[in-house]
Amino acid sequence: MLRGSAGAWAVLGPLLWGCGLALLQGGMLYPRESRSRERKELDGLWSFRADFSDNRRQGFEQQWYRAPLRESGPTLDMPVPSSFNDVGQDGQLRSFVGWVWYEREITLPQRWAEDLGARVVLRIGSAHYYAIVWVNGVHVVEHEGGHLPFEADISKLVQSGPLSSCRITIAINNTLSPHTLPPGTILYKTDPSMYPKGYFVQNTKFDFFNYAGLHRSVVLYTTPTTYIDDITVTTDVDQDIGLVNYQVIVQGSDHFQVDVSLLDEEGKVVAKGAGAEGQLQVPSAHLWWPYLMHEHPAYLYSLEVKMMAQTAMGPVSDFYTLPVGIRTVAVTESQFLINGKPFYFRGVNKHEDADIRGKGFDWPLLVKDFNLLRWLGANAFRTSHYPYAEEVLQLCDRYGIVVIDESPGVGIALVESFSNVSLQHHLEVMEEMIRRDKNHPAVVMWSVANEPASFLKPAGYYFKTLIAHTKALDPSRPVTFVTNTNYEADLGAPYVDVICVNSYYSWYHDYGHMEVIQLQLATQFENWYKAYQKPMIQSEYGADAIEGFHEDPPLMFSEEYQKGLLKQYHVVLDQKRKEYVVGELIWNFADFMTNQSPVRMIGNRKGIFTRQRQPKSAAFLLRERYWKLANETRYQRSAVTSQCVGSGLFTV
Ligand code: GCB
Repeated sequence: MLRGSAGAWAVLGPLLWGCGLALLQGGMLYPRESRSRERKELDGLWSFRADFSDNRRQGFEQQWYRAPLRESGPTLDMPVPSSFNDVGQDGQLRSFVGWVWYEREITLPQRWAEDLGARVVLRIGSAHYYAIVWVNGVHVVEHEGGHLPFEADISKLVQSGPLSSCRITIAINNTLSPHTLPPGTILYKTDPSMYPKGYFVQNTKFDFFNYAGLHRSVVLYTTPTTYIDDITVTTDVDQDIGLVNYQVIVQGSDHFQVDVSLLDEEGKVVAKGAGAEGQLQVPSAHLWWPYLMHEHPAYLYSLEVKMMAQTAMGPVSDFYTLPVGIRTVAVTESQFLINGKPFYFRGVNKHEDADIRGKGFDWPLLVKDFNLLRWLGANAFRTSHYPYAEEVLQLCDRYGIVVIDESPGVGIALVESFSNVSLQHHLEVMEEMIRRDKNHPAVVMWSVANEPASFLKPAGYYFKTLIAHTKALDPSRPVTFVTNTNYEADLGAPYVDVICVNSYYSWYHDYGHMEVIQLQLATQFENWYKAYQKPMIQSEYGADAIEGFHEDPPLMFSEEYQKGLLKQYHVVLDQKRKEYVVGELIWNFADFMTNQSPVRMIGNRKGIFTRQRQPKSAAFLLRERYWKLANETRYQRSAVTSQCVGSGLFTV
């Protein structure tokens, strides 16, 4: 079994055929049901209380976790998953900073409580930002950082008494510090003539509202006590043979057997393997292709993993099925290759953001977003500026939408945020993120940060270390961070595989002067390319537009200005994509909530869709462009013929 240290990796690394993820401790497989696993979702109404006490610590002083929350004071009904900020009518709760308390009492199936061969796991998909969890008043786990899951084995607790009831209490604190990701600061305002005693505000250097709460599902699931803890898959292609390298980590016993089968979409077994690690060969493999790059994009095989063990309680089996896409990713001096073919990112930047629920996961919203992406002809997005829900990546795998998976390293602007304490946390976040997302074929590149102050002196060491660590965790994918620093001053750029640049010509300067965009953008690309000879992505560009505001000639904030600005960018992108520009990601897919400020009119309005997902004029412009670009790529004719029926954009 390979669950080891960096030292073990150095010895065993070459045996792992590129399964370079063995450094990670413990798995974080998505909780799927199988013959050996059950799952119970705890979505719905939870009891809730914000701790408005001056020091925000009353909940700990009075030990609110010891008894049902209703016994220590009034509670509110709070939906999960959802941010807590926008569901109520209380302005103080909307902007609350500090500890909030969630609680849910549930009854477990009796067999979960009685079967000592069952391992019961509590899994929290995302709790922003710091979370402490108790079950029946007993502390079970703590976790730092929203956006990534964490779990606790609670078998002993639920199997110890005669009751199969279980009270889950989760305290969550949304306070950010210079060392959190994203960073933030608390500023005490001490002028007694202006502010009451103890008055403070939380400042951040990122441009989205710091929504908080239980943003994703909380689930309970079972496994046998000897169980499949983790699976790592990497793929390669040799002629027409697909190579699937797998590694299975088992916990609970040293005496086990692992069998794997790879099934195609018809359910036919195409390859089998035995042992905890190995390579499967798939002759005439169907490769995983991005949307509109092939007649049959996003082909997914299923890797069925079966583990059998002998334990003191007798034989035990565990089953887990993982979707697998066979594809390769590579980067040259001027190209981004998927399956050896040049890939051009035509896409968007997104946010997890919507009315009322804030950053709470929502299936209808997710499906609508994917329908809009496909309507646009987009083939990619960046998870700006944090890892999105696992279900999002599952749909990307399914539809062939390529992902640049970004960490919550956004707004790293203070010198303290480049300290070793911050760096250590950032390294751990990359481990958690890669552990969770490593098996998604849709994920083709990691982004470790967005717009850090990469001109500051410590940034060189910081990014060198962070990117080297990310590559050690996953040698199979390129790594980047997204910059807005001048090419000559950027100390992190030497370490990235792809240069991703954000720029807002004719928006944050030269207001209203769209005529300067072409010159400024061409200069941007040329300078960077001359300095680095690496492929480039225009990772953000855009303009705010209030839907229904029209001005011709175009004025800022009108739909015409947004469209006009994008068109100017497109002229240069069309020149440079023939050379070394490998993608364009509009800022933003949809309008989203931000902190209140005189430059934000109920949020950031750079969406090409409104927050309610209705198109502005720019959406139609991009749609025309993306389908045209799709049509130009080598595999396109047949793909567009079959997939664009009804779009009205193409003659076949
Ligand atoms: C950026 C940031 C993004 C902002 C955007 C804007 O450069 O990366 O988070 O929302 O600009 O609209 O200002």
